[in-house]
Amino acid sequence: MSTSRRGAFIVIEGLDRSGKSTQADVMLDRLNASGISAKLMKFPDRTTAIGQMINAYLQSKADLDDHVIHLLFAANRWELASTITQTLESGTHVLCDRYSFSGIAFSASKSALKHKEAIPTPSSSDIPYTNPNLSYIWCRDPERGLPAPDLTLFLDISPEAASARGGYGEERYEKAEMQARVREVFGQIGNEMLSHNQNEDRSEPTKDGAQPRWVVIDAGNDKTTVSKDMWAHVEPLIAGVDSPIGRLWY
Ligand code: NYM
Ligand code: MG
Repeated sequence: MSTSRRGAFIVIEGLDRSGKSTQADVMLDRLNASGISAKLMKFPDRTTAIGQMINAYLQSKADLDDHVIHLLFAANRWELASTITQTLESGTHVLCDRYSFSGIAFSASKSALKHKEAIPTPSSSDIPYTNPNLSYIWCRDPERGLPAPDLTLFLDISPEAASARGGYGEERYEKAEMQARVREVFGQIGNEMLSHNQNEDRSEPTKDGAQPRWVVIDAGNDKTTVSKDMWAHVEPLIAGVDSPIGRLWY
């Protein structure tokens, strides 16, 4: 890529067992095989001190207040934000397995579960949900200002199809009811991202390859079809990106 271009920041999101990690590996191999420089990252990154606290929580070896675990997930991204930025600026693409969208979706849906409330349809972008704790906006705020993905591929799968893939594991959140809530919040995030694109007139690809930032991929298909569908959106970005790195929700 030319020296003025930076790497693309590509995020893969979805429910547990939607195939994110498998597809991230496939994409990394494909990029590397073509001699394209790309780095794979994953959130939570369980190797840092904060990541170890998150790991203990997910494995039910530690109990933490819902707000605290939410902020730790966000802090885990902030401690790696400069690595993301530097990698992109050095001309290397960053593929990321989960990001801020998982942070919002899991925490906001947990709150909805705890309060046994249906998630209401948002009536304004300021107050999307009425849950007193861990509202959508509260969950989103610690993510504001993080490096924004150039493209987010949301691997969409029904909780039923996901659990048919060998059942959920032993970690917290891996239950069908919770996953159904999480999928609803991901849908809300997708709508918000897409309307943001339209406001900025970014719903059509531009000449330098900029794309709609949130793309829904049918992850119920076979592995090869999913890879192919994802690649169609990644390919326009592999020559690099001209525009500066964005920041989330600014
Ligand atoms: N998770 C992941 C969150 O609740 N918040 C976050 O910010 C992130 C990145 O952690 N069930 C949840 C989603 C998963 C769990 O992720 C562990 P993984 O990809 O299975 O290691
Ligand atoms: Mg998992």
